[in-house]
Amino acid sequence: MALVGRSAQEPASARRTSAAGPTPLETHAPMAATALMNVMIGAARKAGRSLTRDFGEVENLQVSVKGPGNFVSAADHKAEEIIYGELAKARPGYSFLMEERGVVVGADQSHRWIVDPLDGTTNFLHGVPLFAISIGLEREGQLVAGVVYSPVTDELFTAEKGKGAFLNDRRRLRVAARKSLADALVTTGIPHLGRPGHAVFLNEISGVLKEVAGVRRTGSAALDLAWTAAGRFDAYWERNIQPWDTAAGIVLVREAGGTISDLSGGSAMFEKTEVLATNAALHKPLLRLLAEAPAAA
Ligand code: 2AM
Ligand code: CA
Repeated sequence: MALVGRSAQEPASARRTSAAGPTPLETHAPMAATALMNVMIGAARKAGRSLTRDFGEVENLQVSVKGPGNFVSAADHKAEEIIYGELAKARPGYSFLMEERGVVVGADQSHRWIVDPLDGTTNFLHGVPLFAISIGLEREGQLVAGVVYSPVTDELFTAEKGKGAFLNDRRRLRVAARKSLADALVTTGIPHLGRPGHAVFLNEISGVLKEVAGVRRTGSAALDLAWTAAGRFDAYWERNIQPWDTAAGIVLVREAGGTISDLSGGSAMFEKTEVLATNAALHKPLLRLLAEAPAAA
C-alpha cells in the first residue's frame, strides 16, 4: 500500500474491562501443528524477523528530512518476497493474492494464498509497534486457514477450519461472551487521508459511541480481527478493507466461535470490502446500529 498521503493515526490499547471480561482462555499443551500450519507459521516468522530488524531502524529515520517512507516501503516488499518465496517453495503452483505483488495465477487455481506482509504500515512508519503479518489460505473459494503474527509482541494467532483457533500454539481462542452493547469494547478503522467514506464513518461512529462501552482504533485490521477472536475486543467493523487485510482474521474469528459478515449480514466481505466481526449475541444489534447511521454523501 502506497505510503504517500497517509496521515498519523492514534494508537489504541486493548484495556480489559468489566466483570463480564473476556472468556478465560484454556491453556493446552503445545498443539502439534499440521504440515500446512508449519508452512504458514514458518513463512510468517521468517518475515517477522525481517520486519523486526527494519522496525528497529525506523526510529532513527524519523528525524531525517525525507522521513522513513521509502525505507518502510522497502521493508514491506522485502517481507512480502520472503513470504512469497517460502510459500511457493512449500506448495509449488498455488496461486496468490498479495497486497504488493497483486494476483499471481499458479498452476493450481483451487488454492490461493491471500497475504498482507505488513498490516499496519502507518503504525510501522511512525514507530508504533501495532502491526502484523497476515497469511490466509483459500481452497476452492473457501477460507480454510489463517495466521496473524505480531512480531514485536511475538504473538502468533493461528486457525484452521474445523480445528479451532490458538494463540502461540497453546491457548484456545474464544470470542468474548458479553451480551450487552453497553459492556462492549469495539474496534474500527477510520478512513485515511484521501480515501472515501469519511462522512459515512462519522455517522456510524456517532451512533456507536452512544451505545457501547468504548471504541478503539489500532490501525491494523489483521490485529483487530485476531484480538476480536481472542475476546480482547467484543466487535470490529470497517469499510474499504481489502481481502489481504481480513482473510486470515476471518478464519480466526470463525474458529474462535465468532460471527463475521459484511455490513448487511451476508458473506460478501471480499466483494463489498467491508466487515463486521463479533460474538453471536452482539452481531444483530451492531448490524442494526450501523444500518441506522444515515449514509451521508
Ligand atoms: P495496511 O497497513 O496494510 O495498508 C486499518 O484501518 C487498515 O487500513 C489497515 O489494515 C491498513 O492496512 C489499511 N490502510 C492503512 N493505510 C491505508 C491507506 N492509505 N489506504 C488504504 N488502506 C490503508
Ligand atoms: Ca493491510
